[in-house]
Amino acid sequence: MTERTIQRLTMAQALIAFLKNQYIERDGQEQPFFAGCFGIFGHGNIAGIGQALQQMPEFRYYQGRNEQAMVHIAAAYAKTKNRLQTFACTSSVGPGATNMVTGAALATINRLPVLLLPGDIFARRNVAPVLQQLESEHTQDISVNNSFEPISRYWDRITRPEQLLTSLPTAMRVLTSPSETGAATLGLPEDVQTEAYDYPDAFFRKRVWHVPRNRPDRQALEQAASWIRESKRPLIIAGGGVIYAEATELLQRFVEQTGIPVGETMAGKGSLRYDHPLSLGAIGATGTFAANRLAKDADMVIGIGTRYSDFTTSSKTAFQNPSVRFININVAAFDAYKHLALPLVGDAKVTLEELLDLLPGYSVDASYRTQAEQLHNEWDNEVERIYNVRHTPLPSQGELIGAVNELSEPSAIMVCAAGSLPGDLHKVWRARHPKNYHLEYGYSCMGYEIAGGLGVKMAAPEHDVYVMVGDGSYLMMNSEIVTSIQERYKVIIVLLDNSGFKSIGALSRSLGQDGFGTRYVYPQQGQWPTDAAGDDVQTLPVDLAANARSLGAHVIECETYADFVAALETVQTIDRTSVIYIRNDRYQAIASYEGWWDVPIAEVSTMPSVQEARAEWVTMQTQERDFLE
Ligand SMILES: Cc1ncc(C[n+]2csc(CCOP(=O)(O)OP(=O)(O)O)c2C)c(N)n1
Ligand SMILES: [Mg+2]
Repeated sequence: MTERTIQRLTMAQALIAFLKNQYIERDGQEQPFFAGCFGIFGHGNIAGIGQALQQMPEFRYYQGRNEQAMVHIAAAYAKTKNRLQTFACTSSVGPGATNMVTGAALATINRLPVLLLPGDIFARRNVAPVLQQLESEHTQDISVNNSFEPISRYWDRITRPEQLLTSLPTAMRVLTSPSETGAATLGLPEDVQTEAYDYPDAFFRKRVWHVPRNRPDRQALEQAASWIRESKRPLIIAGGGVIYAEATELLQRFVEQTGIPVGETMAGKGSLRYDHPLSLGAIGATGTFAANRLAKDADMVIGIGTRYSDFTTSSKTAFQNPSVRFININVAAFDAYKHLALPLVGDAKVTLEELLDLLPGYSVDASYRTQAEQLHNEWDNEVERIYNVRHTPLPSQGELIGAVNELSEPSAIMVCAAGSLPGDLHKVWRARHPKNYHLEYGYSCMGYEIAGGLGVKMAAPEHDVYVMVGDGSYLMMNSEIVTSIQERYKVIIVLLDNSGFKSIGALSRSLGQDGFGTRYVYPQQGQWPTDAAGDDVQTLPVDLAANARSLGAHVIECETYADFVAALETVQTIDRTSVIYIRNDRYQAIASYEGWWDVPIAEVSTMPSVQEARAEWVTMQTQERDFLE
């Protein structure tokens, strides 16, 4: 028997000592799983986790400005690293903890690993209610941290120091699992964080978590190959899983051998280069006519690493061929079975490899390939047209996107999340490599953009990072400009000001509601001016450029397209986070190209415009399909 050696550490010290020894390995490449810990201290974590981080500076501490933003940084970092690395995030008890709730939901929805360590109320309870404690009359075994339960893939509360011994390995299994990953949350009672325990030495040994490339069931694979051979109009939908699995080269090989064209989801854009002849670009509600036309008549849809969000399926109206069938390649059985598909539960790369081996000599009909290539070309011309609109007096968003695309290094990474930008970018951004297009569109969370951009830059410091953000998202969270200055990571922020919510304004108009509540203007006689008020409104005295300057950013203000082009060049010479500020037109929009999004409309209304919109909606809604055959 070997002697059990121990280390007497506080729970918080043991936690950090454990985290710094966790490694991950895929395809023989090994790296530490955590890049460090973001945190904002308060009484709920300063003496526990704070002390531990201070004592172990080799596990780097980063100061955030807002707990939600810290989690966004971690999620963006993890997305950039294909989920092979992330940050831990520590908060105080109460509001610091609940600020992380939005970040947790975002991470879990996007299937991105983040480890959240909110402080929690005293386990010993005698001094309750402590500052910031939510009291419950029916139980003492609850705190605000229970609100993380439904949005975490693993949730626990560490009420005794030795519970770490079983909780942390479970959290690591979830975080490093491609099919289960998301937020892992450990509530850390502030007293327990500081309590010492004799931890076994073995707990702190280097541990390497292997990420498997699971292979699908052989019978299902053979069935898939025969279905593909039978199909006349197959279409691939490439989702985020293609990129996370590093299966993009294999996808290209698969496409070239079989001639099957590809539409891309928000997370999957970049799977196939924009200029590949069989790339149809974006699919779904914000898709291109190229992808949406082929989707409509497809008899076989091969979904790879997609969770089929309503944007991808045009709210289940995208596939109208009565005999359409689905084959889904996904690490998660949950996603693989969607649309009652033939499920290929496995890693995208090895599954595509094995499937391709079963398809020797198979190729789509030449006429179908030609149709796809023609649509590709027509779409490329449409993008060119949009890039060359020169709208005055205020430029259009499409031409500004074009300028960023064309004047950024091809190796750059563009980051966005909410507003009218994601739809426009999904359509017209020309993705030149798998990481060129970073959209957080699982949660489409306003406020992700700047924090996310910092996370991307930290993960890929050798790449230029362009954050494209609207005035609404900017106002919601711009705080991490300060963190980017503090940590000397240069992020280029392109701030498009259209005095309000262009996206929801357009949505509101499409619902017959005339832009209600979406402009940044003063109320008039207690009423909200809608779009009908035109310029007859009093605008708000907000100066976003001055705001950015006050946070330490270098700011370049532009008025015209020419100013904007010049700014994109100047910004290359600036050594710190910069903001290119420009106003753009609220009404000049990129069209919808045969996609649809189900947003329900009031069934009864005193507004005729709403009644009209409702009638149109009813027609579209009947096209939603169940895929039960
Ligand atoms: C946190 C959050 N709140 C609300 C929304 C709903 N929403 C989506 S886009 C949008 C407006 C965004 O405004 P802005 O950033 O200026 O972009 P624009 O629409 O003007 O392009 C709103 C309110 C959201 N996505 N996220
Ligand atoms: Mg706006």
